[in-house]
Amino acid sequence: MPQKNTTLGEFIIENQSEFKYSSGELSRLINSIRLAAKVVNHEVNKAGLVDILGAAGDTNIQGEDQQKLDVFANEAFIKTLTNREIVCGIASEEEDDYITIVGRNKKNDNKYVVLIDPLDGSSNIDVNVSVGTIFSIYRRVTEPGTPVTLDDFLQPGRNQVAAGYIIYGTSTMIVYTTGHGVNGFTLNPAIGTYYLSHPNMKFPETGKIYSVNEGNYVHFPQGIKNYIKYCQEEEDDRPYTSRYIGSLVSDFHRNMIKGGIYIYPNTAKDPNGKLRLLYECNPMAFLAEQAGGKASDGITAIMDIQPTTLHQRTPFLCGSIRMVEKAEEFVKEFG
Ligand code: AHM
Ligand code: MG
Repeated sequence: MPQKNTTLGEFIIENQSEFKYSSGELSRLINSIRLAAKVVNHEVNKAGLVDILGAAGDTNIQGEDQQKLDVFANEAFIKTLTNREIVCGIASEEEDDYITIVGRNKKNDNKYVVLIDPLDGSSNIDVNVSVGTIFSIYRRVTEPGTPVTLDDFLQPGRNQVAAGYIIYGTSTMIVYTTGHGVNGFTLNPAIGTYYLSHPNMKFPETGKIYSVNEGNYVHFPQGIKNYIKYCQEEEDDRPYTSRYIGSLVSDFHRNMIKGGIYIYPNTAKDPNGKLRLLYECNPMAFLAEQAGGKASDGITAIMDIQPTTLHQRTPFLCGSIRMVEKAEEFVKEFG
């Protein structure tokens, strides 16, 4: 059991042997994400000063152009990963197509691709609510040394070698898995070091929180409508509490600690739901399963879905195992 005061740097070195493909490459990659997260954290924390420093699109008093935070975060992660020649390709929510990374010597032998949502929940920034970064890492399937192809990115979530998120909240945390449980590290901003604060995180088997945008209720499929009614009934340990931040990372993080279910279903308007399979749902599903929870589209486990496009969407039910199973029963029965 790792010590609580272990730093993330120490933890990565100590646990390197657990990586499926033992090489320093994945450690260096996680290190780069840790670094980019600090840069983004610094910028996110300044966001409240926007009225003083100038809004996105303006030029600030130092003559610097102000960027939207999601654009800033996207560039910070891409630059860090590209400059360090640590991956062979990146796909991002902010980019239409994947990015091929060609090394300085025109040859890139790196084996990993990263898929990332650089700043999820960014509509919450203006109102000082927590946002996050979500990342997912795969071994490429094509030959190292050749340019990456779409096939390297369109892998089912089961193939992930690591995944995680950074939450820019009341404190900043990195929570990640390499397939050996889930560990959470909290940033001490005074010295810029992440410490292991949440070793071996686990979803409680069941919980009392359901998180869904109930404003869309009329558009939900019947199974989800009935499950929500079930959550609200006065019976056994119900009614449950409704908590919805509208920031996936924050809703997931709270539910993992307290026990709960997050739901973003398909609707009449959005037949595949809203959330993206590759860089939102798959990494969360990997974390959920590693933490004893469950993630599905109502029928199929999220990580078993074979992706066909980079930005494809999927309905998403995720959280404490008993709650997800119950919601699935409703989907099966009522559609
Ligand atoms: P984004 O990638 O545009 O930020 O959208 C993803 C976010 C999730 O973080 C959040 O759970 C969901 O969208 C909220 O959507 P809604 O406002 O429709 O409830
Ligand atoms: Mg997003």
